Amino acid sequence: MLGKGIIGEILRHVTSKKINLLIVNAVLSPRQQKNLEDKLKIKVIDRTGVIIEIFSKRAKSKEGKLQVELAELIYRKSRLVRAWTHLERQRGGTTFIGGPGELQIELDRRLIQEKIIRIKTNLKKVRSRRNQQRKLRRKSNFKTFALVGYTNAGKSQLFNYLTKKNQSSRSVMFETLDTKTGRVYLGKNNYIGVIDTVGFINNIPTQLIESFKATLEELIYVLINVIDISDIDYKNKEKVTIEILKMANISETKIKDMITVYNKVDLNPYRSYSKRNNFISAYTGFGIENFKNKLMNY
Ligand SMILES: Nc1nc2c(ncn2[C@@H]2O[C@H](COP(=O)(O)OP(=O)(O)OP(=O)(O)O)[C@@H](O)[C@H]2O)c(=O)[nH]1
Ligand SMILES: [Mg+2]
Repeated sequence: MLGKGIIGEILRHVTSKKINLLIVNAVLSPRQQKNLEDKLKIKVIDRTGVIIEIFSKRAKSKEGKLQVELAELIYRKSRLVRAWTHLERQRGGTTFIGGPGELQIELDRRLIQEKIIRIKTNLKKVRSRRNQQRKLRRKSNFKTFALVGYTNAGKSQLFNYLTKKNQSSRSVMFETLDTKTGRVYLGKNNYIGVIDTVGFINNIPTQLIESFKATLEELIYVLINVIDISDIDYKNKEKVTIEILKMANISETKIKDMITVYNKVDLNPYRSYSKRNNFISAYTGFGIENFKNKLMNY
């Protein structure tokens, strides 16, 4: 992936500035990661590693923690060999097959595999409980919408504005990991339900999609794609969201029927936006009454 010249250049920086960690903004295979570590003699982390790290910092609920732990274990399982060869080299060991090294790897791999199975069983329980809740919700007879979109688009802020709830909304990546449900009063005795969900990101690690199944199953409702229109890269992010929904097995028709809202219009004060075209601000409330009316008639 990286040419000799580039690696030489990185190595020069690493040596002259005494750098001890390289973060690569790409997904590295375990082999690529190992080769880089061998060449540079420092720790290397890839994009997947960083994202999982952020997720584990944000996870608060038991379910969130389980999901992140699962992603982490799946990630680590594929990289066990590397961890061991490092150890081997430090001890000046040789590479004979069946030595203590092999045994250690086998052991670690088995422990990890057992843990993965345990977590998956726990998550299955979560999923069936969620299923029950969804059934109850369906009985309650009001339409529910799920907010989806790129991380930091303003889903939680919009959720709070609509439901008057207090879901944490901060300008950091992946603030929300757990879904939350709320009720919105639309006037004239009409209610709808909304769900706040985990945000997406470009090149999302497949382990995360796999691990967040319980969360992504909430996407059976009508989807509302929240887009940060003040972001110059918003078109790309809109595409990424659609890609990830496809990866999460959301049907084409559902994606086609998705409602799109353009949020944060207050950050572009010199442009005029039409409320009719789902331009909103979850911060000032601009366009939200119009939007609610649309949902009522959906
Ligand atoms: N100016 C302005 N800021 C907003 C608006 N909506 C959200 N924000 C801010 O944008 C940041 C991200 O908002 P969140 O609601 O946490 O975004 P999110 O989509 O839930 O992000 P994740 O949970 O990471 O997926 C926060 O600092 C919000 O206060 C808006 O309409 N205008
Ligand atoms: Mg959020």
